[in-house]
Amino acid sequence: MEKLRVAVIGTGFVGRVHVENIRRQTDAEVVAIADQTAEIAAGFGRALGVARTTGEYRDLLDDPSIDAVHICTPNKTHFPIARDAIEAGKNVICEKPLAMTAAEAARLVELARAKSVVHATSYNLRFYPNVAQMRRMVETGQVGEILAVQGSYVQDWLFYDTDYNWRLEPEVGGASRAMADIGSHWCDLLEHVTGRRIRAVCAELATFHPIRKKPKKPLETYAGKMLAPEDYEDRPIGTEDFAAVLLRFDGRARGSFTVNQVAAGRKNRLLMEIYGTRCGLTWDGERPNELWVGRRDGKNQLLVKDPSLLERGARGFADLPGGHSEGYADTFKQFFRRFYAACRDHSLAGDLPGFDAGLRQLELVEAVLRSDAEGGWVEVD
Ligand code: SOE
Repeated sequence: MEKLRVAVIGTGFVGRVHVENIRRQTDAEVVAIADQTAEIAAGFGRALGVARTTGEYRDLLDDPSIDAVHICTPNKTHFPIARDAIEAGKNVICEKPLAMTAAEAARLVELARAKSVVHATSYNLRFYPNVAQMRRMVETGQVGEILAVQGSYVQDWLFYDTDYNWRLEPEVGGASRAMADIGSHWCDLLEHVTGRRIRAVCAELATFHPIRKKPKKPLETYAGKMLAPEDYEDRPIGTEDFAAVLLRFDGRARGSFTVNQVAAGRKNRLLMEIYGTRCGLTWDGERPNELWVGRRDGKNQLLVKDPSLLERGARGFADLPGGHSEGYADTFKQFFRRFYAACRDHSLAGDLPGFDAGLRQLELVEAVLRSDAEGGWVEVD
């Protein structure tokens, strides 16, 4: 079988994650890298051992031998690059948020369907074995009717007013930050696991650092603790550090979650709790190999990831035996495996978070922003 030839556009921390996990596939290879300048692309190519690099991504789209592109650039460029890639007939994985607005995302969904390319938004958290397990438990009725969901996604990499990144700037990252960046992961996971759709939201946002100190030179995500006062300039911040959101579903189910990017000590913690009429489930993204199952009339359980103990349908998300942890990078390996299988057989594309998943999250993000601005419940669909 000939390997699928893949180009990665964008060389930040997640670009590296993509390259490394494409390389873990047996049927795909990274053949080229692009970034906004030839120098940046070449530096990354040297570090990761990719010979072909360019400062002009369109050169790669013009190359008929390239089957797929991964878009790992800052948010504002997602739409134009994805549009150009689809028009060139490439299969596309795009980092989240899929675009700057739901309207842009809707255009990408339409275009991808019209051109029959395989498309996916990088909601990688779906591919943890215990997340697949939770989904199977809900599907098979083991959780019962879902009554309440709650949780959070919290980080501390933007804790100080000297922490800075392009995500803080609405013209590059979009009108929403914490919600679009990490809240969208939480909502995607919730809807994926429960099969329930959020029908309405009531939200309050907060920006704890209305002014931040912007370094005079660009910094990569999660970097930048080593600068001196003279290295900064003040910049007003309009995007949210924090959001608290109430959720309504059809029927009895209700829920809430918070997101916070200034939560001291929480490096990158997603917490999801689902309470049904039969049992409760809790999953903590910083301890992804454990799943808590709570019961009123029996012993609570802590399921430690072990393929032999996972439901059928969840087992295929674990490659290693029990006691051998699988983590963040492995979710991309599992995700890309399914993406490349779908590139060969389009009937498998249903297993992926398509561009429709990216659109869905932007609709939710926009509803949250509107709810905060107007001060009340906003319907989503
Ligand atoms: C930055 O907040 C970020 O890297 C997100 O963009 C990712 O999607 C999440 O995995 C971790 O945090």
